[in-house]
Amino acid sequence: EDGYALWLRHAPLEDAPWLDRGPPSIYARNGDDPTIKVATAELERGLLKLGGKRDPWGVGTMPRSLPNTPASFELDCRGDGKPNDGRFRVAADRSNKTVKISGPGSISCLYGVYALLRELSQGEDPLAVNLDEKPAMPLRMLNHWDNPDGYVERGYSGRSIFDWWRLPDHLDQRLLDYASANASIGINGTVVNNVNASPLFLTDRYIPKLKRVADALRPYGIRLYISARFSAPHEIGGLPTADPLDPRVEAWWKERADEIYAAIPDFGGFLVKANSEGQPGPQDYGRTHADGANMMARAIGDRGTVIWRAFVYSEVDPTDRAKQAYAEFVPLDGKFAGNVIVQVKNGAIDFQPREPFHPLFGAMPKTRLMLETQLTKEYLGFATHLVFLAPMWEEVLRADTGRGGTVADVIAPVGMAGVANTGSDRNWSGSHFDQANWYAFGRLAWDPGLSSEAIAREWAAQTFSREQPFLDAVVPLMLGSRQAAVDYMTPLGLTHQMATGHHYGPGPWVADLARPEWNPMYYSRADKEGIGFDRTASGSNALSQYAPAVAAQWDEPGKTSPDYLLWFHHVTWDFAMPSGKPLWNELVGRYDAGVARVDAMAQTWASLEPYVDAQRFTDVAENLRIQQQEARWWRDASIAYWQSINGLGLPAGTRPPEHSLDYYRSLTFPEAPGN
Ligand code: BDP
Repeated sequence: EDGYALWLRHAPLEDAPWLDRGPPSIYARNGDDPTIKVATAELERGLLKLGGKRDPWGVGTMPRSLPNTPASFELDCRGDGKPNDGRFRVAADRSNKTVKISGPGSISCLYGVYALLRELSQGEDPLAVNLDEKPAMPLRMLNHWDNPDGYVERGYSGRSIFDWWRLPDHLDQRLLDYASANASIGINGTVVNNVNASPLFLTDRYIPKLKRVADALRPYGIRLYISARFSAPHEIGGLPTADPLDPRVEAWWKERADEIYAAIPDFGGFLVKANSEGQPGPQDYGRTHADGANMMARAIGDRGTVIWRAFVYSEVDPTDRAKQAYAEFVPLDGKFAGNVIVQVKNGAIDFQPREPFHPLFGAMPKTRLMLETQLTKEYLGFATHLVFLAPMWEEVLRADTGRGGTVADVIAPVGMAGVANTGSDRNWSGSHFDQANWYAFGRLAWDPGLSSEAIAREWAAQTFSREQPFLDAVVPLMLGSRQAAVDYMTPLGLTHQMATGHHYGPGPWVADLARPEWNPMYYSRADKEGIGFDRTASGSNALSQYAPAVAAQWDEPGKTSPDYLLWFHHVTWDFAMPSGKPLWNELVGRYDAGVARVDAMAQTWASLEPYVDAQRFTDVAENLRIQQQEARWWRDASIAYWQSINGLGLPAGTRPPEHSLDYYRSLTFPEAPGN
């Protein structure tokens, strides 16, 4: 077992009398529909694997349409006028021992099959399955940060799965397996290239390549999008400018869109990173984000969507990077075209281990807002550290914006994007447990009401073992892993303490980078007296960007949850925490708690050896050993640095850092991915 099968392993069921009666038959209406074909094949494949050990099933092909078999499955998804949005029903009829999967379009049957297999894989009796579901939001998409040469920005799982070099002539089987994995969790869109976009994707040469990929994804209900480089009309179009208000520029985009749509009629649209981190954008021509987005939206027309990212921070006003997206975008509320979506990261800085929800959610009622999350763990220990992200996303989705609903409510009419963690590694995600983040993203985009615990349980049962003792141990391990990372990396609301460039280990001392807001010191504001970023009225007043009721819970250090204390406040080292301890002692205690939790995770995993195949068991155990060492590294380097600033001794009984601060500062990692 190398992890390639993901959560679609469908390990043989030991105790399933319904399978002992022989392979069930599958009847499908609309059998020629490409999606129904996939659905049927997936069901057949899943059932065969679930029945794997049974004689005389063997590995042969399952006979179809055997009359009078004890159990059969019926797929009945004919367009009935309702939108083909994936809603489905799975209902068993005990009297004639049939399970019927139905819905208003072929995607319903595909999603219904995967949902049924998910239940069966967890040991459910098919005649007890009764599901009636519809997606909470229309757009559930992955964003790949993949370059044409196969390099994946912030990718920790090998090379890109998109082989532009050999496309369109060769399509890798992996792409179909990728489509199946995505469809199994309801993902219905994919942006195949990096937001730091190469204009190549807009050239004629790439259209057949994109078409081949789009054709492969289509039966799985997945639409293809590309990231578009704003300056392309100038760079590859031969125009003297990319000014969005120049009619030649709009005509160029329209012509490009026409070409793409001629090849890919269901092309999703363009994702754009503009005027951010050196990327070109409308501001280069004195125009606004809305001018830029609307021009491209006109070029696409009602055929697709322009997804415009709100991840911006300018060099001009470095007083508080957390304030900038709100400052730039809120004045544009109501100015974006109907087929523009503004995509907002979960927090106002950048995919940190913990951030309060982005203040833009709820603040642009006349704009279609979508949530952007990051599956690849750029700031959370890459693929080496075991960190299950569902609790983080659950925290954001459930946050009350104070402006008429939670973040999940705000994005429900639009959707959710996840920066993908997939690559060419055999296990797809760089580690077995990072598959859970891909899985959890899809499940939460389908239903943000699902609990992290339910998601962890169903993932672990399908991926590793459905045995109760295993699940009872591994689920809490997963659920606690995110808080562990917060504690050993950036406890109590600290943020962006990672080393420069690769963002892997600790670098709290970094203070000499060209732009102030690139420095960890900018975020910690640590000095002899205290630590933390004052974002109240006495400081940057970023707090005022939240609805008053929300801001009120964070406006005084004494009222603020310790989770966000140093995010919103600069407090003295002896500030009294709710625990009764002074801040400094609490901070040290948090680092220790993070380390201890990772130790406990490793111990728990060691006890699970009987339930897991040898290869995957060892892979995980080895990563956990690295994580144990690196949690200590984070703790020791951070504590050594804070001590150099505050001059304080360690609370009684605390282990001193293993090495000197100079030692930690001297470490360099030229081989780290993402440098
Ligand atoms: C940051 C990454 C950078 C991305 C950027 C973005 O470090 O590689 O290009 O976000 O989201 O987190 O555009």
